[in-house]
Amino acid sequence: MPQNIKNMLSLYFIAGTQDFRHAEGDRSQALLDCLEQALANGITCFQLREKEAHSLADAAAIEALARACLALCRRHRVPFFIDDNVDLALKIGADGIHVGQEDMPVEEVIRLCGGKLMIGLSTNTVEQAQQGSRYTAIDYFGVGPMFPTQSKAKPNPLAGAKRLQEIRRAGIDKPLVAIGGIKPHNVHEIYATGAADGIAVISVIAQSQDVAQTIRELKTGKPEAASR
Ligand code: TZP
Ligand code: MG
Repeated sequence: MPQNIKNMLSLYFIAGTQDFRHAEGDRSQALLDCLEQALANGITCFQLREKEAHSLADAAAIEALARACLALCRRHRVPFFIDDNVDLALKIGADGIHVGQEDMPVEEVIRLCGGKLMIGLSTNTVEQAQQGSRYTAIDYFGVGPMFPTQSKAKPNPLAGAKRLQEIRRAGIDKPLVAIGGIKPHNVHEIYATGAADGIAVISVIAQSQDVAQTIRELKTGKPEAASR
């Protein structure tokens, strides 16, 4: 699946079953229902991030969920990433793998996945982005958290929109996707930096009562206040 990475990062939805604790009934099905709506309404990338407390423990259940997500993403021609599970990503033929600083070392990820999967790396500092820039096999950096987030038990220190600019000013030219606490009311701060190629969100879509509206708001940078 050849990709323009910058376009792909425009509106990147990330989720796992732990992000559907609010849903009644089967959380895997709730995730798939939400993903289907998000795909139909214009997300440009999806990452299955089965992590944190309350995520699925059973490998077969995770694989089944990943395959179902992949099928939905394929139908909408949207790239499908898996967070921090190289074996699963290779096994099911995902489009990409995303890893953080504390996951499998990126050299190892590149050794196993280079040339086969797109590779994303989470960064929190200019130094981490500089380190990651040494590897041409890394396709993009996640940068965050931009704002406080409830979706990660132990978030890194706030990076903020300023960090995006610092990373760009340090001469790093890889595609950047901003993440962490991004909502319709604050997304303009990210767009205003001109430094991000896109935004990545979990809760604002996973918990949305109206996914189509939320996606419109994220894209335009304007909450549709009248309809709330
Ligand atoms: N990495 C940095 S912040 C974050 C991750 C996975 C969570 C983003 O979730 P939300 O709900 O959009 O704040
Ligand atoms: Mg990670």
